Amino acid sequence: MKEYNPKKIEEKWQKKWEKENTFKAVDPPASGSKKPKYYILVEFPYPSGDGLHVGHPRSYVGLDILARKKRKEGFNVLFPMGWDSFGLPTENYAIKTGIHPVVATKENIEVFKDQEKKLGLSFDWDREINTTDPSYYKWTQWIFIQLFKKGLAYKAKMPINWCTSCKIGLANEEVVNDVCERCGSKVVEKEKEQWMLKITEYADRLLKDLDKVDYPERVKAGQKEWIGRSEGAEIEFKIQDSDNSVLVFTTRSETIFGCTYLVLSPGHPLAKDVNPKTRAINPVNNKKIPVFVADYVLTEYGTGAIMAVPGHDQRDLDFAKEHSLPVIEVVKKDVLVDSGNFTGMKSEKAREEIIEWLSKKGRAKKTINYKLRDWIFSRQRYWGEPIPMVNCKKCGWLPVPEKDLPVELPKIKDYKPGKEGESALAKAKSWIGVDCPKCGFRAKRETDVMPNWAGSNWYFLRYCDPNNKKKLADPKKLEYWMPVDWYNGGMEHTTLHLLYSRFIFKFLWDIGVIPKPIGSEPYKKRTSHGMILGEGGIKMSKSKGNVINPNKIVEEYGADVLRVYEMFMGPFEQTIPWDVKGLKGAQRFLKKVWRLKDRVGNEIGDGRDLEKTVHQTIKKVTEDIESLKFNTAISSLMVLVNEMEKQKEISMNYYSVLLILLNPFAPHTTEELWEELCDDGLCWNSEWPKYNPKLVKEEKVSLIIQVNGKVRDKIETDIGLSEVKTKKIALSSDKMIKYIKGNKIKNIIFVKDRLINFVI
Ligand code: ANZ
Ligand code: ZN
Repeated sequence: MKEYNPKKIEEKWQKKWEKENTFKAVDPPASGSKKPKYYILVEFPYPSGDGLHVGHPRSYVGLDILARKKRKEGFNVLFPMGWDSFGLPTENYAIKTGIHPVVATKENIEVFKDQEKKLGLSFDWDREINTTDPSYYKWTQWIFIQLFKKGLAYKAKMPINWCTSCKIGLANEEVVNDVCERCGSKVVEKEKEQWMLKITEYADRLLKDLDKVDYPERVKAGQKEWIGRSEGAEIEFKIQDSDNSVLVFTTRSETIFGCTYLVLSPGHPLAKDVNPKTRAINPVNNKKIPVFVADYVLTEYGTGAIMAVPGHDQRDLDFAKEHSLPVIEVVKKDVLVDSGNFTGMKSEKAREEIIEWLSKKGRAKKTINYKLRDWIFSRQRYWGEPIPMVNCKKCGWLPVPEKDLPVELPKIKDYKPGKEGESALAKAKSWIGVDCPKCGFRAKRETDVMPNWAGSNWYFLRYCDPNNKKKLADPKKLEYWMPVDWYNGGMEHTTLHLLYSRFIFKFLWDIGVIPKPIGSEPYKKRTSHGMILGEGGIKMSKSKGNVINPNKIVEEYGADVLRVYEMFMGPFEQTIPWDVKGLKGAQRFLKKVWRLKDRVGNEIGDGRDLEKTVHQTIKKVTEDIESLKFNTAISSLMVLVNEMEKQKEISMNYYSVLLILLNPFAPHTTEELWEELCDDGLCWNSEWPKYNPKLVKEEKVSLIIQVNGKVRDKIETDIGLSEVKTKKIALSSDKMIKYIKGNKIKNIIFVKDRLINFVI
């Protein structure tokens, strides 16, 4: 081919890959595969009616590059894709249009899949999964039953967050600033019987095991914050002239001498008995203090009551000022004052000792509190997994027998929730009636369905064995593929999706579904990509009309250009606006690579400069892909291409190195060039090149010179200089002569090729 014609090339290779199942991940054969496995996971998308967004390819292409490189390095790579397809948008679309969610989902998936295939992503499509497929959600329901059997799923009347527009109960995390995260409508409280999952039982392990995984610090911090472990004590305050007493939770026991009143939350059992004369007795000094009820104290946290210390807590101070209550300071510069026998003691020590003293009198005990709550697992909607439970008047709640799974969603016509907010399934009368699995009398099915999270909690396990009819997945296959080596997804999913799926994984590990040697953490490593904004830095949205359709870009420029552009636009984890100029730049780059083929000859006549650049590029691209620095990897490829342009003739050897390095980024273009120029094989499975360490060494380094730790000068030196030589050069600079003059050098700190520090 003379001209670069991406459309033709891309169609040709995509067809071939599909026909030959090129990127199939091979399960370990009975004899055992010699290739080490590598499991790369990207968050599976929700196939909405809008089709793929340009933000999706950023994650998919990035990790596709990693997958393609790992294959070349000899790994047996698992890189799968599927559909997280239960959920509200499809249901709301069904309510509006009357098109059944099953039909709409199928159509949306077809669009998404076609779009992804046109990007040249190397997914193993044989392992495609779909959370709305009964053969998949059978296992989502099965997991629920196991949780129920272990006492980790229970029904409770809960005040839930009730979205007045979606008419569903929302989890706390779906309520943002008192409005519904999905629709922005007002959220009110409503009491409802709900299925709950006891994630709180796993709080400590979810926290501790963060030490075992490679997540970005801020992601770990997000997990920790959500779990919200806090160590403190419960202290008992007797109520004067009464048999009642109030337990408070505090993390600052050492401030108790400064406690000037108590506050109960409005939901506290004693709240209704509180009057202006109610007095509590401070157990450390027997002082009588007033008791208030105020909503800055939460009912659901700790004991629902606090000892107020306005001298050291801002919220208490605000309240104290408003009600003219005394403010006493009891800690100054970390040491207790006005605190009886504890005066003069360090606050940290006093914290322990006061608890101990009160414990001996039976008035306090150490406690740990968590912010984490049990997880509301019921939704009163249609388009979700039916909760596989049956309620019998005589026998109570029983799980559906496992042989009867899946409990399929009945195909009803009216998906709207009932007026009281019950699920549309409550209207499917013939579906609800069922024989009690225990006594055989007529009983009723649960009509609530599971939340969105249910299907995505465990999907990465099913990829290991997507068609298993007998088990969630064959333990041998799990043992081979798990844990996930690298998981990339959106920053917005780093808290809850990670927490929930880690919980479910630990549970499955506990009950032996996951083989023990894998360990109890599902993901070894987690990274996040940044969002892509519209041009000018505003969020892409339909209403602003600035949504970019990736297919249009592929039509106009080709998938390889889009891929290179999205990887070159900026650091992978950063949010970045779309920019057509950048797209054109990526196109120019690939055209250059294409034109270079005309200069490829059999001569080995490259200059030494090119040899060096080739090896430096290998090093840079190799390392940068591993740290998701795709933009700088592409920069170095651009440098190499520019160097090659200066040569009259390029050796086949070097040109093929360029093609292999560029292949993960622009798989179609490079494969076509490979076919035209190289003798045998294919580019995608050609071995990743190695560099010669001697050739990549920089000869000069920039060395920092400090005096007493302050940077005073920077000089260029040869690489690898000894301390003695470095000292000599450093001290001969004019600047240094000035600084050192008349001083005695007491000590020298030397870091080779980096820094020399004179202590004077
Ligand atoms: C006395 C005190 C003095 C407190 C001081 C703080 C500072 P974390 O770290 O979040 O666990 N508290 C306890 N239960 C509460 C509730 N149900 N609603 C609102 N606030 C509550 O915070 C623990 C601290 O938050 C506790 O320690 C308590 O106030 C307050 F200088 O006790 B502290
Ligand atoms: Zn029964």
